[in-house]
Amino acid sequence: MISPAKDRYASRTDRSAGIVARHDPVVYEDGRYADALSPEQVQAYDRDGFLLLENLIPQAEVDALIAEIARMSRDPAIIRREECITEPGSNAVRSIFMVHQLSSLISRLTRDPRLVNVARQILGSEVYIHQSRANMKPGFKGKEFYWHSDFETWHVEDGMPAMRALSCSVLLTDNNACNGPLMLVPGSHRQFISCIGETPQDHYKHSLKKQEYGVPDAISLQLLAEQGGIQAMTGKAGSVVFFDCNTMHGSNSNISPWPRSNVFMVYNSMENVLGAPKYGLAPRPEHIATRAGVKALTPLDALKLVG
Ligand code: 6CS
Ligand code: FE
Repeated sequence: MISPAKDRYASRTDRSAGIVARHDPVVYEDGRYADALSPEQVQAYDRDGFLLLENLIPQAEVDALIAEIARMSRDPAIIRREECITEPGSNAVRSIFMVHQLSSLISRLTRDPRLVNVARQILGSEVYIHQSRANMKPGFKGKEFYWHSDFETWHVEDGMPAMRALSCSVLLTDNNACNGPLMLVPGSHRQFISCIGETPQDHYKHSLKKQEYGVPDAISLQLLAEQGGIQAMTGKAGSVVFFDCNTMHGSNSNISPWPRSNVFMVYNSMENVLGAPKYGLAPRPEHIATRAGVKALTPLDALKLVG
């Protein structure tokens, strides 16, 4: 087990908060491993820590995905599973995890060349799904996801060694200024915020509803926001946001009547498979962090997802 002193991304120890420079590349193999993105797009991702591709998935394919997610969120057999997380204070479905295993349509989505080849290009290797989830953020009831770095959680609680993973968020509904769009801090991916507070056992049972550990302190957040600003990722359904595992992000509660539903797929490099969680924590369940099912994804030939 690596001691906190030797862990370059130590967090949630007895130390106070801190900011650590990123040691890892953002784009691996100079972006030459695959050719899904143009050099300008790769450069923008490297600079900002995210990239929005507007209207990438046609509406007919989005409609099929929405129908699939709606079917799953109404299926009692799925609702009672541990993969299904409800909103704090209501029975509204907040997230369904491991959707790539629960749905063959989403499984195909993970291998869609328009998506997986972007991940292979940025991560400079073959990739697998570390985690997938559908976030519903229903109208009126969808609560916030407070500011956090995914990598901080995946490094401490899942033993992810390096910053060589990214999230791909497929917008299933229009994400507008009013329904709690994903907010990202440009440039924040280059600084690791070490968080205060020791992680309780089985933290995920609470954090997926409302995260209270691995939450950056206000001073560090203010510094990142003053350096890079905050960008709301608004876009039409069918748009796709790729963001680095360490890009600071969050989203507000949705008090509009309109759902803000997205499917998130986390691509991790085959060179970055999980090790032991930090500080003696027990590994999180397979539906949150893939350990047993690590297998490089083969991109689909056909570009169409359905039919
Ligand atoms: O703990 C996790 O893995 C999840 N928590 C958040 C807030 N974002 C990443 C991931 O879905
Ligand atoms: Fe997150």
